[in-house]
Amino acid sequence: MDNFQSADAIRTRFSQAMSRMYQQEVPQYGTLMQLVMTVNERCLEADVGLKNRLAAADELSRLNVERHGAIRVGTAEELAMLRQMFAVMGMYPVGYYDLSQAGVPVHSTAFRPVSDTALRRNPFRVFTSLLRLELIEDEMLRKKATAILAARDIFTPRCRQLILQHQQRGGLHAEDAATFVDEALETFRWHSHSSVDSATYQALNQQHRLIADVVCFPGCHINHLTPRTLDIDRVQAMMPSRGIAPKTLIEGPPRRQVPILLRQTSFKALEEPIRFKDGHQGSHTARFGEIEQRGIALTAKGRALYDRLLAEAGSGQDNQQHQHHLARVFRDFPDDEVTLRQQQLAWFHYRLSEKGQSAPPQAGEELEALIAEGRIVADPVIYEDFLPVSAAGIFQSNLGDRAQARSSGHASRASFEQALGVKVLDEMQLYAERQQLSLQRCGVM
Ligand code: OOG
Ligand code: NI
Repeated sequence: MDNFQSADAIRTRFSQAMSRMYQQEVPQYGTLMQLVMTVNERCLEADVGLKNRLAAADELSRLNVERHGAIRVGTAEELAMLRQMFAVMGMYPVGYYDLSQAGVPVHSTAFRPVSDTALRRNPFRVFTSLLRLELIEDEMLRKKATAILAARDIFTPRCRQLILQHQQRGGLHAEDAATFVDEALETFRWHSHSSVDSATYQALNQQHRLIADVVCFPGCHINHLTPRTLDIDRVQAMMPSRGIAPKTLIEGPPRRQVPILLRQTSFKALEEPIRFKDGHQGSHTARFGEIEQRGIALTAKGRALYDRLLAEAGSGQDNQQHQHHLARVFRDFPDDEVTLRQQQLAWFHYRLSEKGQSAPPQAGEELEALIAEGRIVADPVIYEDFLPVSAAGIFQSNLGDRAQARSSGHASRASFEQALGVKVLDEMQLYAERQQLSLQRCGVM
C-alpha cells in the first residue's frame, strides 16, 4: 500500500515553513505573533468558560497554529497552477470576492481546507487575488505588463514536477512532500531585485500600486500572514507598545458577546529597498502584518442583515468612535447564541452531550427539546472565509493616501473561474452541509 503523507500534514508543514520564512523576512510579524500569543493566553486564563467552550468544540488545539496568508498573481496560468499546488495540501478555492467595486483591480478566492476534520487539524487559508489587467486603461502599458508576466515562471521546475507526480500517483511520500514544501516556498519568497527597469516600475506604479506589485517581481511574494487572536481590541491597543503602528480602523463587525464573522486589523506595509534591472535603487511598499478575530459563521439571512447594518454604519476616522457607532447600529443584530440559532441567523455544529450519549435521541424527538434537556449541545461554527468590504479596507490601508478609486469593471466570476480552471466552491453550501452532517451524526434529521 502506498504510504503517502496526508494533505493535512503537508499543509501544516507548509504553513509552518511560511511562518518561519515570513518572520525572517518581516521581523515585525514575529513581534506581532508573540503579542497575539500573549493576549490569547491571558484571555484563556481570565475566562475559564471560554477556554472550556473552545476545548469542548475542539477549537483550542488549532488556535496557535491558525493563520492565513495572502498573495496576488498576474495570469490565468499562474492562478490555475496555484490551484493545483494548493490541492496537494488539501486546500480548495472557496468563494469569489470582487474587489473592483472598492477600487482595487483584482478579484479573489480563498484556498482553504473544507472538511470538518481538515479544518480542525489546520485551517490554513490563502487569500489569492488575480490582477485584472483589463482594467489598465493605457493600451501600451497593458501590453507591456502582459508580456512581462508571460515571460516569467513563478514555480520552480521541481515544484511543477512534484505537483504532476502527486496528480499521477495520488500522493507524495514523506521525502517528496518535504521537497515539495521547500520548492513551493520559493514561489512566495520576497525578491529585492525587480525584474523590470525603474521606468517600467514607475509607469506601472502610476497606474496602480498593486499592478507594480504583481508585475515587477519574479515571484508572487506572500504579502502578509495573519494569526488569530481571541481579543482584537486588546492587540490593537497594545501594538504601539511593541513598536507596531496599526491601521486606524478595525474592519468588520463590532465587539459582541457572541463574536460574528471576522474582525481584522493590520499594521502598515514596510517600505523596502529594491534594485531595478537597470541598476537603479528604489523602494517598494507591499508587505505587512495582520491579525484577525474569528466568530460564528452567518447564514445567508444573517449575512444579509450584517451587510445591511455595515452599510448603514458607514466608515469613520477614529477607531473608538467608529466601534461605538458600530455597536449602536448592530443592536439590531441578536447577540446571544439561542436567538442566533432559533432565528437561523448563524450556523451551528450539533453534538451529543454525555447525557445525550446515554439517552440517544429517538425518532420524533424535537431538536429544541433535546437541547433544552441538555442531550444535544449546539456549538457555533467558526467563519472560515473572508469579507470583501474588510478585504478592500485592508488593501486600501496599504495603498497609501493616494485614493485610487477605480470602480470600473464589473464582478466577473465567470472569467475568474475560467482562469482558475474550476468553479469556486460555495461557502454557504459548505456551512449548510457541515450543520446538516452534525445533526445526522446526532441521530436527528
Ligand atoms: C489581500 C487583502 C485581503 C484579508 O484578510 O481580507 C486580506 C491582499 O492584500 O492581497 O488579506
Ligand atoms: Ni488578510
